[in-house]
Amino acid sequence: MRIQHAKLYKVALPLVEPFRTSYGILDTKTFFLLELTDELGTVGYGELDAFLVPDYTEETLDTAAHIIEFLLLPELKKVLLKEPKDVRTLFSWVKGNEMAKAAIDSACYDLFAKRRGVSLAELLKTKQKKIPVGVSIGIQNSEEELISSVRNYVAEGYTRVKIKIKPHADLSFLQKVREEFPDLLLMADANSAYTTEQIPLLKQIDQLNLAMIEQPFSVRDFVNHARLQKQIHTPICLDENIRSLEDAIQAYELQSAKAINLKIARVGGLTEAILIAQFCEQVGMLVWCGGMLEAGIGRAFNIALAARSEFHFPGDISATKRYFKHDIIKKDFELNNGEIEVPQGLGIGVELDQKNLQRFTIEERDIVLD
Ligand code: OSB
Ligand code: MG
Repeated sequence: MRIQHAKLYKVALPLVEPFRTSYGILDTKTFFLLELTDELGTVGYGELDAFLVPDYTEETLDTAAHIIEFLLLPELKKVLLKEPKDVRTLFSWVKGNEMAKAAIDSACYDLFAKRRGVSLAELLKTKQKKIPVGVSIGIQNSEEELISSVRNYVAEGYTRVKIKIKPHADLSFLQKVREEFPDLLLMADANSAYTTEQIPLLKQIDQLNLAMIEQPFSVRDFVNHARLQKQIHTPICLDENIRSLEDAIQAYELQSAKAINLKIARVGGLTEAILIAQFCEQVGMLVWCGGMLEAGIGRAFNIALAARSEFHFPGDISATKRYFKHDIIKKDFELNNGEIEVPQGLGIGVELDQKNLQRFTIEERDIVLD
């Protein structure tokens, strides 16, 4: 397969409600849709999921789009791809820039599946036709608002609830939720907002029978996570720290975590993600599929990944309407009995809604590849 044409659409989708993390507040999901066309005219899609500012990891949407346009695509056009994992090999000399790589890697997976006449789910050897999913709830203004939000999501059928925390919106919020929902599969995500000075507080959170606590400390810190894990029973889950298989091995060897939140964008694509999932399964670390408020294309990739046999814990993969009123794909992902169906159509198995794509596109770039 040879890539002959590329196009980037910068899309801004309004969120149904603002999403607040320890980093800040987001009311619009801005991303790039990457469209790749091969020599047969087959079209594949990937989503570039980075944020507008480098507060989650180092990349931003515009730095990643730049790397895609001026560095990765010029390399890609020179080669004949034989299988999806060739993309990872081709870009292995490029340090970092995982989100940029992941967008291309994803679009190539879609293309390979379409050329072979199979669904991405089949290409990834998945068996599950439906997957149980969870919801990630942003930081709320009050404990009452948080309880009411959790209540609504539980009523909709979500089987696992993650609550974003930050200093001063943590212990009492989680305690209230735990009192109200004693048996709920509950977890907290700190997005690196704490330091070792707050270990006493984290030990109090340890009393709440959480399924895990995600990324309490800084985004490159394996050592203090390992120190904390020795002092608490609640499994630590690493998110921001894990950019590659190498990082997953490091987390395991240093005992920095017992679980990994795996995001395709954060680890540079599906090939790397699958290697990490296989490693986790092999060593007995829990692995689950995280999210970055993806639109329909990115969500389809997450669902296919989470349908693989290494995944035994509901991911941050909620129904479309939890995020958006309008999405760029024709059929919304819906929640039924706490589960989402795995698309079985050709490739990623979702169809673009051209009207919505035009409506929410704020910039379009044709990338000439010759
Ligand atoms: O830390 O997991 C995170 C969203 C944006 C950036 C980071 C994170 C998140 C989420 C949302 O928790 C997960 C989702 O897509 O529902
Ligand atoms: Mg997280």
